This record gives sequence, C-alpha cells and structure tokens, in this order.
Amino acid sequence: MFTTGASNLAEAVDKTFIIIFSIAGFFIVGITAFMIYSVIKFNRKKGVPARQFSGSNTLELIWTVIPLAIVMVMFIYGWRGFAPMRKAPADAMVVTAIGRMWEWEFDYGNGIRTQDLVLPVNKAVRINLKSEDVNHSLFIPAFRVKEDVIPGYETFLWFIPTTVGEYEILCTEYCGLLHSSMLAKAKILEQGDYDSWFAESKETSSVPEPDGYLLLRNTGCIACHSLDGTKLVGPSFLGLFGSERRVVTKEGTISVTADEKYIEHSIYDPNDQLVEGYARGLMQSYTDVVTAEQLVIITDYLKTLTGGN
Ligand SMILES: [Cu+2]
Repeated sequence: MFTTGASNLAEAVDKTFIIIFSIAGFFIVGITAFMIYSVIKFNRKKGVPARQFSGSNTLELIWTVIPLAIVMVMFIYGWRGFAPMRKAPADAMVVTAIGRMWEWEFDYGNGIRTQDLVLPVNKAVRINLKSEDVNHSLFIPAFRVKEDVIPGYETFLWFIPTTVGEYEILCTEYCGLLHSSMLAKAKILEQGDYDSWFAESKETSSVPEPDGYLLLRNTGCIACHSLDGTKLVGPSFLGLFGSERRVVTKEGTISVTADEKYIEHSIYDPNDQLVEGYARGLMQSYTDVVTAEQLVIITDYLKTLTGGN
C-alpha cells in the first residue's frame, strides 16, 4: 500500500495505520450497505401504517460496548506506537534542525551545519527542533516521524534509521509563500562513510561565512533574493550594488542607482520604489528587524556580490 518504513518506529506506525484504516473501511462499506438495504426494504408503502418503537436496552448496550471496544483497540495500538517516540535514548546522537522561511538547516553542534540531514545507519538520533521565525513542521515520511517546530518551544523527535539511502524531508506546516519548496534530504550512510563525511565537513566548515551573509540568511532575505542571479520572489542580490534600476514609484517609473541610500530605503520601505516587474506588497518593512548597524554590514556584503544581473 505504501513504501516500507526505514526507521525503528515505522512498524508500529504502519500497524496502527492499517488497523484504523481497515476498521474505517469496514464501517464505511457496512454502514452504506445497510443504509441502502434499509431504504429499499423499509420504504413507505401505500396503505401500511408506520410502526412506532421506543427504547431498547439491548440495542443501546450493543452500540455502546462495541464502539468502545473498537476505539480501545485503536488507542492501544496508537499508544504503543506513540509512547516510544517521546522517549529518546539517552545515548542518542544529537542534531538540531533549524526551520526558517523557507529552508531547513541541520546543526551538528561542532561547527558543522548542513542543508541535508546526514546520519549513520542503525544509530539512534535525537533531532532537537528550533524555529527562527514562524511555525514549521519537520516531516520525514520514510521514517514515519513528524513534529511541529514552534518558535520559543523546545520540541524534538528521534528515530533509528534502519536502511541506507536517501529520503525526503519536508515542511508540513504551511509557513508562507515558498512553503512547498522547504525541502531537504535525509542521507543515511554506512558508519564508515558517515565518519569520513563528518571529518571532511569539519575541515570545510571551519571557513567562517561572512557576517553579512549570515545576517541575510537569518533574516530570511535570501529566501526571496538569490545570490546567484536567479529570479525568485524578489530581484537577485548579485550585481545589485551600483547598478541602475528601473523602479516603479507613485509618480511613475524612474531610474535610480542602487547605492547605500537605495538599499536602506528598499529594506525599510520596500514598496515605495519597487523594481519593475515585481509584485507590490510581498515584502514588508524590516524597520523593526534590521538595525542601523546590521544595515551597514549587509550593504558591505552586497557590495561584494559583483557581476551578473
Ligand atoms: Cu515551513
């Protein structure tokens, strides 16, 4: 019916799903069939007076006890599957998943941060969940795990990946314009492959990213403005500084040079001078988000993004 699970938790989830689905299936077919039978069998016939009934203890007992037994079966299977999900083993390796509009980032705690979740097979992992802006939800269907990522709350999920391979990660809480592209991969490797990946990543990630970049990323700017010339929701940052822009103002379309003042104005009052060809109202003012100090760092960083555009 669906792909086999690739974690220790999958079996219990699948079992519960199949049981509840089968019970629901049995009743939808049974009730519909009985309804059709009754409509035909007990239809109104001419000259036959309707019979009146009132009260039946036996019937009431039956329709209380049987549904109770059925929902208890669902509950027990559900509980058996759910309870272990809330108890991560103490020796599990810890990775922090950061959700932000609109990407996932995985922090291994020692300078390694990745876009994809790389893990060794057959080892328990606890994923602590953190949101930098709005509600998200981390969902890895193949592992049958899903947990909301709520700003200000500490939530987690855990599992043991049992099969080497590549699996989809998605956000399953609508979080804005590019929610549907908030995707990542879970890459499950053999322990040896994982160790060498880890050693390699440690070397490459020791090069610090420029602060301006971090600011743009953490403020969510690069969700809409690419750094490589790609046209997203907003114009790319590549080659922005110093370029001539055609912008739509209340008075009409004019040409401006993208200097320090222009960048400040675009961040604090983005809809006043809108770059031609982009939709009005998609960007809100960042007056309360980007400080004057940060603005300088961002502008300096934008100056380094030369070429293209
Ligand atoms: Cu999201």
